[in-house]
Amino acid sequence: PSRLPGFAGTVVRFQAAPALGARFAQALLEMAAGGGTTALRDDGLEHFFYVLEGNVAVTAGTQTRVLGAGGYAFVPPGTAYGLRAEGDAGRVAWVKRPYEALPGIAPPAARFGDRADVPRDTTNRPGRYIQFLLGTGDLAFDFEMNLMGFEPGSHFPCIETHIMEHGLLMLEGQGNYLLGRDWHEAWTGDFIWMGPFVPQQFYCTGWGPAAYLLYKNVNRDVAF
Ligand code: UGY
Ligand code: MN
Repeated sequence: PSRLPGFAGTVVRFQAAPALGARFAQALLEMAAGGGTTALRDDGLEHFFYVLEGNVAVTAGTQTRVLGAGGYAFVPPGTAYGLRAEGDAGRVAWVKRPYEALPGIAPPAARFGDRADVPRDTTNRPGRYIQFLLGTGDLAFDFEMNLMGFEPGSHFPCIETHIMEHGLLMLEGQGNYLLGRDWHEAWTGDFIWMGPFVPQQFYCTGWGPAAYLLYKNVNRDVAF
């Protein structure tokens, strides 16, 4: 557990960071009732918050929303943000990274949403679905946050590998994850960082559906 300046009543557990080789950071925020940021912060980064538990007031610039479990917020680069656990304790998944600007394309605006309101795309996905929490194919975004869902026994059609990296947080259920050549059992609450080009595959096991929250960098050329 880490404690950070600018937060009160909040334990931060970093799960991925540049120190690991990742080009983003992901952390779990565990906030006591009333805990969160002590003032609005602007670190120049872009941020994504996903509420796992509790009711959390999230501020992005001039807008504040109280989000329950499944609620999420995107904070554009250079925008002040704040968090506060209302009433009870709250748990939040936090992704942050420097924004890669493109000439002629403005960064996306702040956005709030809820998992329950995002359509489940099941096209060519037997027993599976994907929810694009921030949409897909919009060049203004340099990352996607997607929810991947699986019925027991379902799996990807092949082992995949790609230049994009992932931060994966198991939200529910369980399954077996292939990373490189090794299978790992993944349970609710587990976190996986997948570096670029790591071969990956998932099989949903157990008696109930599984779902995970997935960070993926997209829409940008390679850097030399
Ligand atoms: O979108 C993806 O890259 C996804 N299929 N990868 C994954 O879930 N490991
Ligand atoms: Mn992938």
